[in-house]
Amino acid sequence: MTEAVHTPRVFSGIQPTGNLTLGNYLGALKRFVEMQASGVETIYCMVDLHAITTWQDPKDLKRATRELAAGFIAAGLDPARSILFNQSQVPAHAELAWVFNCVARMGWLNRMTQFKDKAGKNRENASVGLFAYPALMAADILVYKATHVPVGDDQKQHIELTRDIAAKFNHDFGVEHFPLTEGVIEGAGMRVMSLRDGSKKMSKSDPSDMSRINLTDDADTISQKIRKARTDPDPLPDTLAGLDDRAEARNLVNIYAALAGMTPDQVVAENAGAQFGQFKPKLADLAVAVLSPINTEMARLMADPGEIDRLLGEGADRAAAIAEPVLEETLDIVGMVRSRRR
Ligand code: AQP
Repeated sequence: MTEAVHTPRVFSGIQPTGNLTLGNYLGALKRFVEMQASGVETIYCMVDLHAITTWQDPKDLKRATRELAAGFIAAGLDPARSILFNQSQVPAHAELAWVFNCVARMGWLNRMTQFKDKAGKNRENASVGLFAYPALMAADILVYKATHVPVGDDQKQHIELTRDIAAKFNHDFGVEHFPLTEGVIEGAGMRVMSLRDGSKKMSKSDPSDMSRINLTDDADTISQKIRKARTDPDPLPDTLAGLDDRAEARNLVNIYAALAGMTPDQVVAENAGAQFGQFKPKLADLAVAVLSPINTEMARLMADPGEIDRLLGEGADRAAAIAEPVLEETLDIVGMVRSRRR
């Protein structure tokens, strides 16, 4: 069977759990904005249904959803050009996820490293939702027949699973309904690591606030966190290969590169021989220059939550107009009698 040609369309999402980090910004948001400028239809979602796979205080979840929407817009996403909405407002995601729960195999989900990491030793006590999370993520993407998904490196396995689900659905029903979506995982910001431990990714849920830069941090806090970031006593080497066994140093070079729009090689060439006492203030100045305007704009937008809700509502209507026909067609393929006119 030849693969059907699907119109290019970009989808991605971020969980409204706590503060947005520099990792979310460089691995996801900044690239969402670049893709918005590419002329392809872009759909970006605050994935609140994913957030509740672990316990969320309801008040905090509402605030985090609006704050994430403010972060999207402050970073450069334009609600008139991209579709911005929160996932729970478009029920087609959850409905398609059920179909995919019946397509995905237990063995596939058992191999998901994110579940293993997040459930930890307490697997028996993890929610069923946390285990089934990747099937919902596949539904988020495929309910728009999205062809490209900009994500950080940690999501690679979930994108592969999305392709497996699409391929199995297409095969089982003898259709070419869903595209085989590509992850867009490229650039120095793909894997931003903790400022305290170069072997762990920078994460919103790390208990140490010093391990990450939040988009809500003010200039002094950003500078202080970078000054205190763990490094080693050696100066920056002449070539990138010289950072191979220096995870923390490599991380700061990567962050600099992603913020400056340079390659890590260029950063090393420009700073060869510099001590971290010189490099860190330079990095701090750059981070403040990029992040401060976002921080200020987020605060301005958060002062009017009613306007954020209005924009999200409009986005949800536009998203539903694409998702509902795809869901209807899917249910028809599966054999559900479509007895109601929708
Ligand atoms: N450290 C990171 N480096 C690069 N990209 C990252 N992303 C997250 N952390 C990094 C990317 O951000 C997008 C949204 O991620 P998510 O909201 O689904 O949550 P996550 O991946 O689980 O992010 P966190 O910060 O680690 O949240 P918690 O702590 O709640 O689990 C994705 O594209 C992701 O790749």
